[in-house]
Amino acid sequence: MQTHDYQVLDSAHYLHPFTDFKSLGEEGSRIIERAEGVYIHDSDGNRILDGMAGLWCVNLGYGRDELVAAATEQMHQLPYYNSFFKTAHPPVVRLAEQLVKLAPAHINRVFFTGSGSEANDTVLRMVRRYWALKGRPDKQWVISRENAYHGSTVAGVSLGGMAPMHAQGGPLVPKIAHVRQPWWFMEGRPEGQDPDAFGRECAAALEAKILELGEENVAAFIAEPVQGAGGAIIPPESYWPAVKDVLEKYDILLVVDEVICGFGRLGEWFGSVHYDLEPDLMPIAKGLSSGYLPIGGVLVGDRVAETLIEEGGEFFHGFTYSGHPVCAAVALKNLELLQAEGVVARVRDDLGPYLASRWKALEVHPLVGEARSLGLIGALELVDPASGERFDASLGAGALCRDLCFAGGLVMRSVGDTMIISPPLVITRDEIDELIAKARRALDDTLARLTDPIILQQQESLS
Ligand code: PXG
Repeated sequence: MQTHDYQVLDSAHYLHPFTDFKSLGEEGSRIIERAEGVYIHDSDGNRILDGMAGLWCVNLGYGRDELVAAATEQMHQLPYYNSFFKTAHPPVVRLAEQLVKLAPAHINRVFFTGSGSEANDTVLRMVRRYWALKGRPDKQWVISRENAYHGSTVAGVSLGGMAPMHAQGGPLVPKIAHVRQPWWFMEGRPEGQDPDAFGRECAAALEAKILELGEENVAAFIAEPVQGAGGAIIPPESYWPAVKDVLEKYDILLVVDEVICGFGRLGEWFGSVHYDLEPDLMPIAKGLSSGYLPIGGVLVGDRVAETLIEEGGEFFHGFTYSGHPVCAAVALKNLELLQAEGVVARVRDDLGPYLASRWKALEVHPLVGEARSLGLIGALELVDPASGERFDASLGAGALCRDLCFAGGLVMRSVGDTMIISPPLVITRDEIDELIAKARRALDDTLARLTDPIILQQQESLS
């Protein structure tokens, strides 16, 4: 079959996630056939540097035979068995042990799920259950942040703060509120204010929301250490310490969503370690298996775990694939390889700082209003060079830049006019250089297109 044959079948039968079905049917999908290291290959023979590690998950890179072997062996040994009804199997038990060794000291338990969304559904049920067991059944509100992404199930969407998602398929789960996110660039970086003052303001907004809802009604605050899908938003240094203070003051659980930041992305095993947080619950997924098989979970701190265990009786919650043996075996091997190869420390000590210096240099490009990164996550804010402000949204600057990146052999994602990278953690310095060179070329091409009067005229007449 050729590319076109796949595209015809694809548009006839496959409803893609997060996709305008009709326009994709007209355009045709890019068909990815294979991958190795940090490169993916499409069905037209193009080799493309995957600056997104799939969807923020292929931390060890593609083509790792050890992960394939771990899956194959486990498939032969025990392809499936569940953990309901008082059973377990070796890979899931060993994975649980390994995870709590890597997690902060107060976390000693894990509940497995099939994905990050299911992990956040589990979180919602667990925090409300915890407070009910504590004799505080009114503590039900969960506070999240505007523009947060916590998944696509009904609880995931409700916890998330994405307005376009909220607008479809409602009503949402009740008693979830959202407060402003610490996105300094979007605030316009007002003159006279420094980012740390802004970070404290965002924490104060959380406190105000708690007081508005009544502290006796608030169960938990959920947030990512660095917001991923929302736009790779790295909070000011003052933000997390101030948030911690607020939560302690009112006895509210902290849920740190580690689905993207976990397993080395920020140069530590968990984003919570980077920011010195002590979460009560940590949803995980993605990098747990480097995306080779679907697996997620919730790391549960002692405070919540002991209450559920000692006072809870049966917790009526779980999935057919909770702790699936093959997924668990692959995750276990993935953690072993990340450790044996010193991947996480290399992100912290070498690759992260190297990327930071090369990435920051893109800020001199006329199209870039801000370049920021932490570990191996980075963002570029696109602005109109004439004004230094955002382009009119109808121009689709970010989507254009993303398409030009693809055409130039680089996957870089766009969230509005924010360009994002999150490459495999095994990327080399040379490959980072290649990523930067391709990004710069795409920025040049985007600028040329956006400022070419003939093209602009065509776009205007089309709209
Ligand atoms: N929490 C966070 C922080 C995530 O990034 C989820 C939960 C949900 O995980 P699952 O495994 O159910 O997808 C995610 C997922 C994007 C994009 O466009 C990001 C995610 C998923 C799909 C698209 O950046 N993150």
